[in-house]
Amino acid sequence: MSKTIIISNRLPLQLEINNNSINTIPSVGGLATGMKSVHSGSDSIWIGWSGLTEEKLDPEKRNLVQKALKKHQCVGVPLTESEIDGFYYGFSNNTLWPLFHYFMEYTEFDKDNWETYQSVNQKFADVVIENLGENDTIWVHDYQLLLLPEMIRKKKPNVTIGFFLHIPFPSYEVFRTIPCREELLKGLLGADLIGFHTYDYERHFLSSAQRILGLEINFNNVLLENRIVKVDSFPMGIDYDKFHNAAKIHNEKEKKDKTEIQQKIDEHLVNGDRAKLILSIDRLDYTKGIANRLRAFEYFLDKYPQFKGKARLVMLAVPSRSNVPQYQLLKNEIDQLVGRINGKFSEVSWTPIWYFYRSMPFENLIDLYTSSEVALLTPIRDGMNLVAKEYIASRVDKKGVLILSEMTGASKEMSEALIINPNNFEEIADTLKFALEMPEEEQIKRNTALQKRLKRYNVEKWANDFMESLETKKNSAKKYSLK
Ligand code: GDG
Repeated sequence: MSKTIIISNRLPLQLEINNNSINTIPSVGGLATGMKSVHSGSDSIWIGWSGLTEEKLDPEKRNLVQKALKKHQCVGVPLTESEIDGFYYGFSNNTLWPLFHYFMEYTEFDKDNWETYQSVNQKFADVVIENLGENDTIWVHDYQLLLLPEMIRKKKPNVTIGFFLHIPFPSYEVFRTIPCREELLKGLLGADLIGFHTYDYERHFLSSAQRILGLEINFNNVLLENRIVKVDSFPMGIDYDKFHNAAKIHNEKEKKDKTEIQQKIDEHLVNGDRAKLILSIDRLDYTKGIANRLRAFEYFLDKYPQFKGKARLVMLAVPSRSNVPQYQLLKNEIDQLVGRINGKFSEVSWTPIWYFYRSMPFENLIDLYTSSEVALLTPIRDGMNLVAKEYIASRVDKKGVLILSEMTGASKEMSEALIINPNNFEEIADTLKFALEMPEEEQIKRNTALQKRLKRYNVEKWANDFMESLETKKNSAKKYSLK
């Protein structure tokens, strides 16, 4: 029987070692949810790193981990601390992440990290080959594994491989600056189907393949000597019903059943009214435009002082990659900005910014989505941005205004949102005022259209569309013996 092999840097679960037993906690992240329809039943396995480095495991624990993973149809790729340093923190997050998000000044190219990236990708390839059966289909995810498709193909020329990139693919002028540009492109072109969130990223990739490798492009196909690679866009959706239904249940709760955070929000009145909430949620990452957002909010309060005491920014920043220096610097900058802005404007009954630096449980996320009149999402670059979609899905009464950066993949599908340039503080301030004063009928009209689309193009549809396209590719390759 043939199966699907999903591969990502991290497995969709977390492991906790307690003395001699292992606890598995399934991830609730976008990818894990998205792949539910693909990773179910007995016809799939998921290959990735378990989150525990080899140094933390003696042979007995290693055995326990393997057994625990097997129960979830997962297979671990063993990685050491120094491999995680060079491959994950180093090349993936100090080179590829900033470059692909146009932060060229943050992009470091370290030869040792590049070598570790190659050897770790080879480790993943070896585990895949060990687990590969006749007629299996492979789906590789994201920038940590750009070399994997070619490495697998070298050993198994006829296997069907799909690859999906969750972050932007930069324009040719930016991509060409990386020394190993040819190796990265060739790595990806080992796949049969390469998917991106948007048409722009797809065109950028095709242009790089053509100009750097001199390959012939026919519409969205790259013509290799003995194969054709299809390149296409598959905008990732969310589990719409999960957010919509959780918000419905939340809205119907009696006061006493509400979470502590929700009760505090409801009781927090300024002169008898609750200040309107402007929400932002992101990992603490320089690509997300958090510092820009704070400065723009300060500018908004200076320009429109009538909103003092009437509006408040609720900012959830989730800790991320905190051992990469740029992330530590950013954390300091944000702490200082929040302190300065709160110091400048606060009144006894009102502080302009509520800042949470932590991860919150799902039900608190729903508290924030349902309580906020406006969502202000200002990434400088973002492959998609699922928070924008989750906010709209959680607005059961269809009220609420989404302000969204034009630099996100999501803005391409969400034209009814208020689209802004994250570097234009004037525009952000004016748009905030416009959002806070928008008549309810207009909010409902915009959100009706958005919700309809998000419900239809949900994450299950995204995964199924990708798999169907890959299956079609597989069948046509067989028919015309292109491989
Ligand atoms: C990458 C790309 C692309 C956030 N805080 C909490 C929490 N979250 C959840 C959100 C959302 C997810 O994390 C964040 O997704 P994003 O899409 O906004 O951003 P990245 O993490 O950067 O993801 C991005 C994505 O991959 C998918 O391809 O859209 O462009 O950068 O689902 O709800 N969840 C909980 N507590 C939190 O505090 N439970």
